Amino acid sequence: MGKTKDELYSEMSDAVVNMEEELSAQLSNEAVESGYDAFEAIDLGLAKGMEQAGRLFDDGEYFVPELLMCADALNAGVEILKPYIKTERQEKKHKIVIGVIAGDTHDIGKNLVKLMLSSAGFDVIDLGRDVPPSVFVERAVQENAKIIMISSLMTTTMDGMADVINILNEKGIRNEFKVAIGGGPVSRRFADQIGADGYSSNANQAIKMANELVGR
Ligand code: B12
Repeated sequence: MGKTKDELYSEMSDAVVNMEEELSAQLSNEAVESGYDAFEAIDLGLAKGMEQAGRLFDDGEYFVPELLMCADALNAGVEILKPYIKTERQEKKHKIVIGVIAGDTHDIGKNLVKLMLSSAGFDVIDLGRDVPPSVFVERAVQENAKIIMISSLMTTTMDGMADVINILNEKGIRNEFKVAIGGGPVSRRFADQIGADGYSSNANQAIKMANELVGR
């Protein structure tokens, strides 16, 4: 008998945790062939594995090399599933600029958020990682974006998010953009504290939040 969807997702998660790049790709193909939702397979399969890898790192069981191999396994699966993500069409494509704040090079979470937002029909412009606060503002103005999204995974870099909002205020253009933040050390409380408009703890909810921010 074939395996259930939950079993497959759990195997996908394990493949990421166990740094098995080929297996991750193979199981992702299996998800596609079984007709499962690609978005769901990333969210409930591959991404769960990366979260687990993060916990192993926090517990001192995994170190940087292991994490990089986990990330490779995650990406191998994501590459297979990406073309199958159902994309919603928006009548008007709202633009979002997204990036990881200066000093921070953790971009796995940002990449997942970007993928989900694109699938929800947003026009997402990726500024990459280690992005200075002023660049978020410059690019948002240039692109005429509706939302600025900032990711930070470190307590040492999260204050840069407040700087983005400060620059917007100084330039007198704070009202022209919605600002949303996320990442490991970031909380709703921190978002309120720095005057951000949105916060979400995961990529899935980021879609709902973005829709709310543009009034959809
Ligand atoms: C993977 C990882 C790495 C990888 C990064 C690979 C890459 N390309 O991203 C590597 C090995 C390179 C790395 C390096 C370092 N890391 Co590191 N890393 C992690 C780890 C284990 C997991 C992060 C991750 O990818 N999680 C999986 C993703 C899917 O989850 P996520 O990022 O949280 O994203 C989700 C949500 O947060 C949300 N989200 C994220 N961004 C956004 C943005 C918006 C707008 C929204 C709405 C939502 C949202 O949606 C995402 C999907 O659901 C964390 C520990 C942990 N448990 O988080 C440490 C951690 C972040 N690293 C840490 C550190 C210190 C470092 C290093 C300095 C070196 C070191 N000592 O290990 C370097 C520094 C690099 C730098 N200058 O940026 C610390 C930070 C401590 C702190 N000060 O806060 C942590 C917390 C580990 C620890 N406990 O010490 N790291």
